[in-house]
Amino acid sequence: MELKNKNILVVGLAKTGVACARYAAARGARVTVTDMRSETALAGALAELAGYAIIRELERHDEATFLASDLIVVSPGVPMDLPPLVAAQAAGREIVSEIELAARGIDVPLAAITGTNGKTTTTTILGEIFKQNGYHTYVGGNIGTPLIDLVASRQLVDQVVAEISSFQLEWISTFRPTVAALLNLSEDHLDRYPDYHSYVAAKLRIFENQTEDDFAVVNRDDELVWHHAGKLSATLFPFSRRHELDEGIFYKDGVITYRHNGHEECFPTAALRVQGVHNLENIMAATACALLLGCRPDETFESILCFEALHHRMEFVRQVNGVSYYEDSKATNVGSVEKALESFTGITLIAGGKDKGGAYAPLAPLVRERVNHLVLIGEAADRMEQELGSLTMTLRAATMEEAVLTAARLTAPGGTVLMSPACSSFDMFRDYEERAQRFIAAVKAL
Ligand code: UMA
Ligand code: ADP
Repeated sequence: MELKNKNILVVGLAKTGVACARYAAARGARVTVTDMRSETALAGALAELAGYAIIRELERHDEATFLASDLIVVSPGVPMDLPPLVAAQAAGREIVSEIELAARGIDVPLAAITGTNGKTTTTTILGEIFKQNGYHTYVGGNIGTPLIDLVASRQLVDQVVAEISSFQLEWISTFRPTVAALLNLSEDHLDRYPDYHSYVAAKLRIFENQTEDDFAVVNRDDELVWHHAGKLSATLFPFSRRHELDEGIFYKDGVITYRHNGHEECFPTAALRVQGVHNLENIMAATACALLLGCRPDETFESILCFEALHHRMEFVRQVNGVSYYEDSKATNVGSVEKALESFTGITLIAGGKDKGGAYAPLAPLVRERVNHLVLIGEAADRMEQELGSLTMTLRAATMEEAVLTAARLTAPGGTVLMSPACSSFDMFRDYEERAQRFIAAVKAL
């Protein structure tokens, strides 16, 4: 895409904004960056732009600047209903997300992974499989490395794997993955979307430019995913833990079987290092994407055998007085907590944090069956207590340290203390990693 001498406005100046501003400036565009934060707060980002001739509009978003732009690049964290964006769209200005801008410069196969949960894990597994198969591979997107960095660097790669969030899909127009995977759908980000339907609609946009030459890898066992799969233009390639499939990939009796165009590959799962049925789903989705994009079965199997769970996703911390402590700080919605609760019994659950607006009640059956004590922290504690508090013994804690001490006091030997919050962390911590570190430190101090 020709950017030379164009007026480009970059909205939001964190990781995405910095990468896009540098990319556009290096291609001769006249770049303006705008962010609601102050110069002091943005010092780090601004330092990364030193040496580039870039205009700054900080602590405000000027509608006039939006209207005067040829192209507006929106960071994922900026909501679609931001008034100057709405005005610019009405005035016919072109508005894109960073993945749209990047995809226009990518001419190798693109595997895009979305879903409410398991994106980072599946993206990582797929990247590892490609590398094991000898492909030069770029892994990026919501996982933390903007895709535009690949295009900016002019690196030559064979495969691109992108973790894609609903936010990034909001401003696409031509983004077309060769293989797109939708892992699952459940309530999340209802602090950003007016309702669940809008969140799901944003996620489904990953398929909107695909044709029958492309593949949609979809979860056959997720009712809502499967319902929407029926309407897609791409060639469907389902994965399942419950159904044997003639075309697709499925798990049955300790074996993952891949069937495509009358050809079959089998992968026994006994020696896998990752735990949990959800990781079986992630492995099936990644394996399907890999084999559909030309990977060899032997190298693929070797790679999935070596894969170990990522940090902060149902990670074992230590055992104290016969009680096992697990840290699942990345579980920021109800869907991910369900998988954690399904994995243990005799649980003391530490949950709560910043409320994203979804219902907690779907956890009720598992809480009733498996949670002996519920220790609540953070802003969401009131609502969680209303929805789940009558089902089990429920207490409050003001800090993570207090929550861990309370959990340790309550849990009998043989039990499990699980920190799986169902909320984001920003009310009490910098991010989910800091929340994890505080839990780990408190457990180590016991
Ligand atoms: N801002 C404004 N005006 C607004 C709103 C925000 O100026 O109205 C500014 C903020 O002041 C801030 C900037 O926009 O300076 C924030 O931009 P951003 O939130 O998009 O941050 P990035 O660092 O660019 O990170 C984004 C993704 N963030 C979000 O989607 C919230 C990162 O995903 C992603 O790794 C990165 O791009 C690279 O692609 C993070 C995430 O939390 C991990 N994602 C969500 C999730 O996984 O649940 C979707
Ligand atoms: P995402 O990038 O979509 O947030 P992660 O791989 O980072 O996904 O995992 C986030 C949380 O979801 C963790 O608590 C993890 O244990 C859980 N999880 C991982 N894969 C799945 C899955 N397929 N279904 C449900 N939960 C999952």
